[in-house]
Amino acid sequence: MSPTATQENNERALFFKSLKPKNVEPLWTVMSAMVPPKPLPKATPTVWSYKQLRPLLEESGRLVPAEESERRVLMLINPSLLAPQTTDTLYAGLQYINPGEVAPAHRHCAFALRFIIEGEGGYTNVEGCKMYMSKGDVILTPRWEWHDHGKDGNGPMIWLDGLDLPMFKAIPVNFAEHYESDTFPSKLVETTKKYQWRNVQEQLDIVEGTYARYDYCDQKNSDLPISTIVGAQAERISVGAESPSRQETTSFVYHVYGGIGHTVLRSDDGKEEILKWEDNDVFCIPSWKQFKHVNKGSTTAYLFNFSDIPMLKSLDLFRENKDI
Ligand code: 1HN
Repeated sequence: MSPTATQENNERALFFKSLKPKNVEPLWTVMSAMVPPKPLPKATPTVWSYKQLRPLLEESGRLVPAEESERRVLMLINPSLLAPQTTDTLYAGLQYINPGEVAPAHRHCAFALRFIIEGEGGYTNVEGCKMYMSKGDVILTPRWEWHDHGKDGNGPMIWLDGLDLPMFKAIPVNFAEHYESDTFPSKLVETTKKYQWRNVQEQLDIVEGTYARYDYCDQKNSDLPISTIVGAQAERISVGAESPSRQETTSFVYHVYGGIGHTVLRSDDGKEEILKWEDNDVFCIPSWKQFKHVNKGSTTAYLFNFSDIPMLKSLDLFRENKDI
């Protein structure tokens, strides 16, 4: 190296060193990582096996008193991320409640939905509406609405919680308030916050063909999604059939209402990854993965998903590859 080149390098090194103390950093060394040629989610496609998690939930129900846990939940945390991330943008957990227990009333800025997996006699009170829950029902807990859960009858109740918690890492404005007593005064009344599975399945089953998709929407205004960040869909796949392929900027958390099958993820270089699933499993699909579901069982497969589609669409960040 010529003396001038060495001198230049030394000068550069000194220049770089001088930046940090002034709270500045060069953009040009990191720019390509900030504007990559395709979305780069950090989440890894993952399956949470219900068969494996059910005994752990039961253990939590035996070992952890309701009074000690505001919510008895096993969080489904992505192996490539930290709690509360199931995907880069979404949180999912499995909640377990025993007969006679109460999950006390609170409200928070985060939005929540629940998809009921098993049990009868469980209910959620949302802002004065008492809703009994059955397998497959979806219950919404809109932002800042009081909610508590309870359980009548025999046996536990288990459901999937879906929240937009990871978004509050970037926008740290989530906070909560606890109600003065365990339960918020509630009545069994007509409500638009519950979606009965039998109505959703009926909508899926009237569609002709081997695949159908149902979009959950606001039941007071069907032009609106269920929340500003989180959306939800249900899908039907007939025996031996597969879903259309999708590749979107969307993050998905899937739940298997019923059926046996797998999801094929295809990367740009043609490599395939298979996520096998069966009844009640949960799995996630990070942003920009190309994927399709295949029914490998002997009964119709029904899948539920929640996603960040409403947020992406309202921020004009929703993109899809239509050439697949
Ligand atoms: C929450 O309020 C519930 O109400 C469940 O059942 C899970 C995870 C984080 C923050 C609030 C519920 C939650 C949650």
